[in-house]
Amino acid sequence: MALTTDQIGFYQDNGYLLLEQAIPSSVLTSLRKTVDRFIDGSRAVETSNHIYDLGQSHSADSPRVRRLKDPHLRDPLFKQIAECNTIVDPVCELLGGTVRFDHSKLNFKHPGANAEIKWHQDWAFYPHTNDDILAVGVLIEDCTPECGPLMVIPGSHKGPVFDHHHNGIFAGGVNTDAIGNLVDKAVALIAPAGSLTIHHVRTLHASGNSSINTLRPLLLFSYTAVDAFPIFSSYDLQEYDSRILRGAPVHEGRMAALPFRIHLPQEPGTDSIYDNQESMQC
Ligand SMILES: O=C(O)CCC(=O)C(=O)O
Repeated sequence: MALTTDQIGFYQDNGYLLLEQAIPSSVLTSLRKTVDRFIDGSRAVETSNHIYDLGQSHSADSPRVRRLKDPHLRDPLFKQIAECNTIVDPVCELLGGTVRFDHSKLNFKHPGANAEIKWHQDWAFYPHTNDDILAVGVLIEDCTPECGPLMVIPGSHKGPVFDHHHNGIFAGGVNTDAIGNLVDKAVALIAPAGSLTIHHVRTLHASGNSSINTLRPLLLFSYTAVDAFPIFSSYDLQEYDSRILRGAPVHEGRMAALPFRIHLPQEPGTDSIYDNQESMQC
């Protein structure tokens, strides 16, 4: 899917883009079946583990999965979608011609369960040598204003990198006082099932809880330009380069003069954005 000049300009100016109904309904049907299987599988799990991030009220009778971790490692369908041209072609255009798959997650908003995600910039979690990095969200179901849609603040990808620490520990969220009236500009990404949301790694974004009786599954894939190298991370180079979807491996990073903060120290043993953000008073 080639993007228009207007779409590319919109993304560059606003730090987000919505591509409506890009994923065919046959794929959505398979995705829903796969999602149901994982929700069902969570009934046998009591506490969060390397596969599931579970809400406090989770039980076998009433599953409250906040996140399926690394879905591309859990089922080939998720990996296939992460690598499909429908997604990788526009990503390639927005990242300047090369693409490396970075990571994935599948977030849910169950009715009546707390799965709020506070304002944050992905850049705070994984700063790189340059910010040609973005995340694509696949709307598996229709996304309405009531279901806790992803919200973005247009233009925030060109602004400051906010402090995501609370009491000296990385909490993965920004205190709302720090972003002030920027929140008034927030846009909710409302669209039918099969649509794709795209947000720049420095775009401020958040989502509230669902107030309706449906599950809100949002499948998120993150991609980087091949010459954007992580700061403060260590990788197996062969595995790292095996995730290149467009372009060839390079061993020389492209460094841009950008502000970044280190995502340390972290509370030992907590990898849940939901739990970490609970430590914040905002
Ligand atoms: O699930 C959502 O609505 C927000 C996802 C998000 O921003 C994240 O997981 O970092």
